[in-house]
Amino acid sequence: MKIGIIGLPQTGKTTLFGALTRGTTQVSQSKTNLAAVGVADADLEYLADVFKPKKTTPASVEFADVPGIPSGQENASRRNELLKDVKNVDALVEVFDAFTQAPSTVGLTDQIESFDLDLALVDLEIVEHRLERMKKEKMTPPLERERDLLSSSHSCL
Ligand SMILES: Nc1nc2c(ncn2[C@@H]2O[C@H](COP(=O)(O)OP(=O)(O)O)[C@@H](O)[C@H]2O)c(=O)[nH]1
Ligand SMILES: [Mg+2]
Repeated sequence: MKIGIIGLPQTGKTTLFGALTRGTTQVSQSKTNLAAVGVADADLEYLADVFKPKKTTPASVEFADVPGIPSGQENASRRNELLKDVKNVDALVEVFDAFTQAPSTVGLTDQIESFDLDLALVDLEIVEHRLERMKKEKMTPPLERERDLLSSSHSCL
C-alpha cells in the first residue's frame, strides 16, 4: 500500500514521515521523500518459524512525503507539479498545523476547506481535459464506461 502525505508548507508532514518511517531516511524539504516500512506481523513470524522459508517478506507500507503544497490560484502550476508524485497512491493523508493555533479556531477549518477545494479543482481540470480528448476518440464499450464515470465525477466535483 502506498500513502501520500500532503498539506500546506510547515504543517508537520516531514515530522510525521520521520515518525512513520522511524527516522530511517535522509529527508529533504524540497523534494518528495519516499520510504517503505515493513509491517510487523506475529502470524508471519510464527509461520516463518514453522516453515523456515529461504526468504520472508513482510507486507510493507510505502510513504511519500510531498513538499508543502501552496494555496491560491497563482500557485496552480506548482500545485499540479507537486501532486504528480501522489497520483498513484492508495490513500492521501492531509496534515494541518494545529500546534501553532487552537484546533477549534475558524482559521484551521477554513484552511482545510480551501485546501480540499484546491485539490478538487486539480481533479476537475484533469477530468475536463480527459473528457475533451475523448471527444476525438472512437468510442468503444470500455471508453464509454470511462466517459460515463468521468461525467459523473465531473458533476460531483
Ligand atoms: N509544536 C509542534 N511542532 C511541530 C509539530 N510537527 C512539526 N512541528 C515543527 O514544525 C516545523 C515544520 O515541520 P515539518 O515537519 O518540517 O513540516 P512540513 O513543511 O509540513 O514538512 C518544524 O520546526 C517541526 O519541528 C507538532 O506536532 N508540534
Ligand atoms: Mg516537509
